[in-house]
Amino acid sequence: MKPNLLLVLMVAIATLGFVGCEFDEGSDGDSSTTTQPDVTNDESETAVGMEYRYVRVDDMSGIITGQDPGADIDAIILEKAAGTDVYADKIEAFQLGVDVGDNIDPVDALGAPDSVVDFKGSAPTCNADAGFVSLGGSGYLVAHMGEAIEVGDSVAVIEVGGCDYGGGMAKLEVVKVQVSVSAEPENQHWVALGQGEGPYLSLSVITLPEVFN
Ligand SMILES: [Ca+2]
Ligand SMILES: [Ca+2]
Repeated sequence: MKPNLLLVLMVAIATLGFVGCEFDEGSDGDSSTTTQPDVTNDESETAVGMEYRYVRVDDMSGIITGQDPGADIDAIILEKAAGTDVYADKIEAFQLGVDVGDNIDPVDALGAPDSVVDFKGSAPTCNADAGFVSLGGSGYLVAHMGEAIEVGDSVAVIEVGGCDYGGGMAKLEVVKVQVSVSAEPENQHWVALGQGEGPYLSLSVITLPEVFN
């Protein structure tokens, strides 16, 4: 048994050494022929600017009392120049001002408006009980949009304010809107589009600086 085992081991080691040798030769040959084209490809890819894909909405109202304190975000709409509406599809960052009320889940800002459905009408109505997130007077959220934000598009925030909820008009609360290539709330590349009140705040994208990796 023992001599046989030793023989098998020796054969195995010899085979491994041989294969290793061949592999080294092969990889040397590959790297010498492929290194140059790879470098050229990388350079041409970085020449394309990063996509603006993120919207940050800040609550500028300072309102910290009442049932749903602060700006009440129902939806964020990327109004493409071609005429299509694209919605926020993921929350990347979220911070409340004061943490009170029933409507503090940021996923309520995703998708199509469901609180102020007739936001483009002359007398919009709203559901003041559900379908939005209240930012608490000084909070913010960062959302990922379903398509890239480009010059010529508009970004609209649907905020539950200035609409009839059945018991009166919902309070107007100011929000600030910014877009960026990065979801990081404090990144260097936020571009302010403007600020204003609900229920339908649509801001044109006039200029977007190119940002490279
Ligand atoms: Ca509110
Ligand atoms: Ca909603």
